Amino acid sequence: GAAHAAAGIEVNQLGFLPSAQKLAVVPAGAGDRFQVADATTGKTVFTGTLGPAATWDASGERVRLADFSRLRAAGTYRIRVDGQPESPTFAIADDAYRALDAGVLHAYTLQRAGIALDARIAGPYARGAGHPDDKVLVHASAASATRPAGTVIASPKGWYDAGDYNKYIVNSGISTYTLLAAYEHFPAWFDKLALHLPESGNGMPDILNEVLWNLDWMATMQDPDDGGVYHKLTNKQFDGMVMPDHATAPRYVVQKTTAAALDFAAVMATASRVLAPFDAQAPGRSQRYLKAAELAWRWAQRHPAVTYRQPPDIATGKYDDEVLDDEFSWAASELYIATGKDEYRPRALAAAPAVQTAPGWNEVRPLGWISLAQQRSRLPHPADADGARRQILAAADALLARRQASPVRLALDTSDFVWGSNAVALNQAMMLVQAYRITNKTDYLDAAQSALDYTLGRNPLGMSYVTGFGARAPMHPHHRPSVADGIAAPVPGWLVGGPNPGQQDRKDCHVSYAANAPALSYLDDACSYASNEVAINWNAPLVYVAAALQSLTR
Ligand code: G3I
Ligand code: 9MR
Repeated sequence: GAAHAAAGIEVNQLGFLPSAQKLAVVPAGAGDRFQVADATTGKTVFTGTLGPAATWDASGERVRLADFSRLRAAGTYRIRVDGQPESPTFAIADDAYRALDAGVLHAYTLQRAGIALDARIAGPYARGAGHPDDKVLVHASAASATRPAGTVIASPKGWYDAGDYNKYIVNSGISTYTLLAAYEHFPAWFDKLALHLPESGNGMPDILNEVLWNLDWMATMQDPDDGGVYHKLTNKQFDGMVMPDHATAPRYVVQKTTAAALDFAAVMATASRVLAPFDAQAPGRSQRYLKAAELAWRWAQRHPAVTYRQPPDIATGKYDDEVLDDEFSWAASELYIATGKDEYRPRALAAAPAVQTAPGWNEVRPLGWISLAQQRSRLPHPADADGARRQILAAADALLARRQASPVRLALDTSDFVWGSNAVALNQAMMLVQAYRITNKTDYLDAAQSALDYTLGRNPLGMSYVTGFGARAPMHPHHRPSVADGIAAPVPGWLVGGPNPGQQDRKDCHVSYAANAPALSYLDDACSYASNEVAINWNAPLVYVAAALQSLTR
C-alpha cells in the first residue's frame, strides 16, 4: 500500500471542557511556535512554544507537543504552525462530550436484536426486526438431561456483539457492567442525557433502559435447572453482509462454561445493586438478579475449569480464555458487595499476581476492584476496599509513569496495539478515572483526557475513530448493517477497534494496510475485522470516559 498521508497537527476533533488539559501533537521540523485561532474570525487567541522534539516508537513519527490548557474561553478553534496545514476545527465547550456520549449510547439501541427500529428512533437507519431468537436450539455441546440437544428455548433481545449478529455472554459481561458502572458513578449526568429509546419516558434513566434490553437477554442464557450459563447464542457460521432481517440461519446456544457463569454472576449481582432503586417498576427484579447470580456462582463452584472448546460445526467468535482466576475474583467481589457473605470474601480480596493496568473481556479482575473501591461503605468490613484501592493505584501509577515517558503523553505502550487497541486506551482511562476518584490528583484525570484525545484524533492517522463524530472518521467499519443498508455514512456512534499490527484479516482483505507500525496498522475498509470492526465492549469504556470527563473536569 501507499505510505499513509501525514496526519499534520493532531488534536481531539471534538474538543475539550474549558478547564481540561489541552494538548495537541505537531510534526517536528516546522516552526517553534504555535497559534490557536478562532475558527470563525481567524483571529489568533493564544500562542505558545512547542515542546522538545521526540520520536514515538509506536508510529515512528517525530513530534512536538503543543499545550494550550490555559485557553479556556468557549468557542471553536484551529491550531496553526508554520509550514503545516491548519488542524481540524475543535470546540471548547461546557458540554463538549454530550452529543458524543448520547451518540455512542444510541449505537446500542441501533444494535438491538429482535426489534424493528422506526425512523423516530433510528432516523435514516430505521430497519426491520432481525433475529427474534424465540426458537433457539440447544446445541449438542450444551445438552443436558432436562434440555437434550435440539430442545427449543426462547432467548430474545440483547445486543448483537459487534459487526456480526451473534450474542456472547463473556463479552456482554464486561460491556453491560461498564454501562452499569457509568450510571452508578455519574447518575446526574445520565439523568439528563436523553436517548430517544422506545422506552423513553417510563421513569427509568435511558441508559438503564438500554442496559435492561441486554440484561433481559442475559437472564435467558441461564439454564434454570442447574444454574449453568451458555457461552453464546450463535449461528453455525457468520452471516453474510446483510441486514438483520435478512439473516435467518438457525440459532443455537452453545456449551455452558465457567467464564460465562462467572461473568453472568458478576453482572447480575451488579445489576441487582444498581437497579434496586428502580424496583417499584418491576417488583422483585433485583432479588431475581441476585438469585440468578448466586445460582450461577454455585454452578461455577461445581465446574471450576470448563473452558470454551469451539465445536467442529461452529465457526463464530470464541471469546475463549484459559485463565479463570480473574473471573472468579470479579464475580466474588460483586457477590460479596451484594450479600456480605463470608463465602465470597477470600476470592474477592485475593490480590492479583501482577499489576493489571486495564480490564478487558478476558481480564475482568479490575472490574471487581472498581466496585469494591466504590462500595466501601456497604462492605461488612469497609477496610476490605483498601486492597482494591491499592491495586487501582498501582495500575494508575504504572500508566502515569508510561505517559510521563511518552513523547505523545499517552499511557499506551507498543504492546497495547492489539485487536481492539482503541478500547485498551479507554479501559486504561477508566482505571485512571478510578484513581482520580480515590485521590483527587489531577494527573490521573489529565491522563484519562489524553486517552480520549487519542481516540478522537490526537493520533498519527489524524482520525477520530468514532463513526459520525469528528472531522475525519471511519467510513467503512466491519459492521453488517453499515455495509448492507445502502446509506453511504456508517451507523454513527461506534468506536472502531483501531490499529492492530496483528492484521489477522489480511487473507480476507482485497486491499493492504497502508503501514505496519503498531499505531499505523489500521485499514478503513469493511474487510478489516481486525482493525475496523465495532463491538459493544469497545463502545462501553467510551461511554464511561466521556461521562467521567464531563462530570469530573473542573
Ligand atoms: O492470549 C494471547 C496471548 O497469550 C498472546 O500473547 C497475544 C499475542 O498477540 O495474543 C493473545 O490472544 C489474542 C486474543 O484476542 C486474546 O487477547 C489473539 O491474538 C487475538 O487474535 C484475539 O482477538 C480477539 C478476536 O475476537 C479473535 O478471537 C479479540 O480480542 C476479540 O475482541 C474479537 O472479538 C470478536 C468476536 O470473536 C466475534 N465478534 C466480533 C468481535 C470483535 O472483533
Ligand atoms: O465478521 C466476522 C467478525 O465479526 C469477526 O470478528 C471475525 C473474526 O472472528 O470474523 C469475521 O468473519 C470473517 C471470517 O472470520 C472469515 N471469513 C470472512 C468473514 C468476514 O465476512
